[in-house]
Amino acid sequence: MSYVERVLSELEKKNAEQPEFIQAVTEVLTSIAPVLEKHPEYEASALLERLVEPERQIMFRVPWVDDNGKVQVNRGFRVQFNSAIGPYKGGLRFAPNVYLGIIKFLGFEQIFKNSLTGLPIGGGKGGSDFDPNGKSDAEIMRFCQSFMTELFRHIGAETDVPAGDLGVGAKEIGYMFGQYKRLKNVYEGVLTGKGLAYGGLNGRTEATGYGIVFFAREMLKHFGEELKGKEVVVSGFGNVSWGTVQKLNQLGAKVVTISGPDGYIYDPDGVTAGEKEDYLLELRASGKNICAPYAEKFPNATFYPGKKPWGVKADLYIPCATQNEITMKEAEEMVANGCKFLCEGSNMPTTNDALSYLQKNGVVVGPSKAANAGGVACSCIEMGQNAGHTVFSPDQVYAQLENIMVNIHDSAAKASEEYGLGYNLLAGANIAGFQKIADAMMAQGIC
Ligand code: 2IT
Repeated sequence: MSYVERVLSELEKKNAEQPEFIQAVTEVLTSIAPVLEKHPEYEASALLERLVEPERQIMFRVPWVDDNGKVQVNRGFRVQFNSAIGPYKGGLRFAPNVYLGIIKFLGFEQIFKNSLTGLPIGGGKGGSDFDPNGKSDAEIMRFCQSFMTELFRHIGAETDVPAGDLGVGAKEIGYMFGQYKRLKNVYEGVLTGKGLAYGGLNGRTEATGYGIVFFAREMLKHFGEELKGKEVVVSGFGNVSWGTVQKLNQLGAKVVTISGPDGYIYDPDGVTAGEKEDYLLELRASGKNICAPYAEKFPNATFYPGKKPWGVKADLYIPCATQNEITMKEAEEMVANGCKFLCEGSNMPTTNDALSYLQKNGVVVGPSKAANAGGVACSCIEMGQNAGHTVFSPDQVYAQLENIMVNIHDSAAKASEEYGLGYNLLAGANIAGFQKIADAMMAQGIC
């Protein structure tokens, strides 16, 4: 049994109830095998065994009172996964399907994503099984305050800096920031994705989506192609989709779909700049988590209930909804339609069997931990802005973001090339992200 096989088999035994976590670890470890062969000292110091075990996992009760005066109890999580290269950094996800396995998969991915940005941030993730959809503002505020009443003692600007993820936007961050400040009596950049009036970063809201499109642009460029005139299938309609659609429109591409848990929208005229782009924000703010109303508002568009958009023919596919939205079935549809480029916007949108199938069939894949790293990269810039008691302009942020995305693409491509794997961004991103973490962990001794 190879070192990787041994670690994976142990991992599966210990975490049998956490399939998403096993999936994320398997994807990374299988692709870094060539690096491990080159560095036998990693096995000798149990580097992988340490890497797959979070440094600290916090689970807590979140009691709150709903608008009817009924007491509700949710479960809160913060997994502080790896601090080898900086304070723990990563979002908070509020969604009913959140459990430890989801937070651990996201936290594990975050280690490598944050490493790829080239910035000094470790990996962490948190959240709750609280469902913000359909809740009143007052309920969301009470929940966020209760959540922070426990979380505050575990985080800090130099310790662990949470941000948003699914179900957590500027509103929730604001409520949590206010509660942190009351409890700690410290005004510090403990959360990112804040509002502009209290330390937030110009451009952070659109950063993830813009970064994804810059990454896709670099992928296409490698093959002598450009985004201009391309048809793009996008899934989701939240913050990440919104930024992605906006930048695609700016660069002359045409977005023909968006989607929600209720189905997908096909818009033959494109989800164009202006009214249509803005409507995504309205859909999000409605708190209903459905995209169907888009087709009522823009009657040229069609709503396909209960369906995913992956069967629609396009030049480029950008999933921006949630994990595992592309399985073998969708991968087969995409290949049959002649799909050439898949750039992952959401975290781990593709199952491992679908990923291998797509790659075997010549689809170029931009992996999420590289392609969507622009969000957390700008979060780190927000931390720097807060620590320096200053404010950066949108142009300063956009310029850094674009530079960071090009660097991530190039370092993934270079790592893949170095190990004789050709242009394999999936393996290259894992290798480049891992190498920095491994160097830092080796230098810091057994800890
Ligand atoms: O998945 C992600 O990278 C995020 N949700 C953003 C994390 C962050 O700390 O900005």
